[in-house]
Amino acid sequence: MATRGFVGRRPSDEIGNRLPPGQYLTEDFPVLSAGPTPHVKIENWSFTIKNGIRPVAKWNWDEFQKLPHVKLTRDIHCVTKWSKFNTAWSGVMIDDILAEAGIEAPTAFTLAHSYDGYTTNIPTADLIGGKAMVATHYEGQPITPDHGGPARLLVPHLYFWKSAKWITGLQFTSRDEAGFWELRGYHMYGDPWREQRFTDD
Ligand SMILES: Nc1nc2c(c(=O)[nH]1)N[C@H]1C(S)=C(S)[C@@H](COP(=O)(O)O)O[C@H]1N2
Ligand SMILES: [Mo]
Repeated sequence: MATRGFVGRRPSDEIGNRLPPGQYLTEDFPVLSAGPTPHVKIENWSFTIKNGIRPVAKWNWDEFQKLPHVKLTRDIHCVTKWSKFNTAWSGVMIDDILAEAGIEAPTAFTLAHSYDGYTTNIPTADLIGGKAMVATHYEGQPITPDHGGPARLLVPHLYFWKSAKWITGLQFTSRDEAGFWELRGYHMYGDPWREQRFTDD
């Protein structure tokens, strides 16, 4: 009896399984910023963790580079409907930042703050447990200013607006406080697989 032999999964199925609803695949890397690109020099860069209004840990660039750096390769999904597979980053996991600060996440919500005044809210649970990092490198090179260098947040399982570019700190908040896009009609959580694009999705 003739057999068809092993038939692998069709590439289109593979793409379909990795592409959230309503998204299309892109090979290039679009730049999306609400305003002009801030040019942050590493000698002026710092990263601060706050619990409410109280600073609890702070690193300058050299100190931050001494934290353990790891690689993370993930698919990313922008709410403007492009997705990009296998983006390769390296940086410091939020878990390691908190461990280095000697703290456990004190509240259930976090607000990321950036040098351009941008903010975005993320449940703390979505930043820890190996899910998110402060990335300093993309494809082995320092992240370019337009993509958020010197350092950006990477929370790849949520829409990409949650991955704050030009990050300067994380603030733990007792309530889920809306950030820049969340105040302007975008979803408080932003799960691409549930198509949580806008406030009431
Ligand atoms: N600080 C800051 N972070 C930001 C933004 C911004 O305007 N300012 N735009 C967000 C949006 S809407 C998206 S889709 C991604 C785009 O990242 P990219 O320009 O590297 O593609 O960054 C997010 N992070
Ligand atoms: Mo976006």
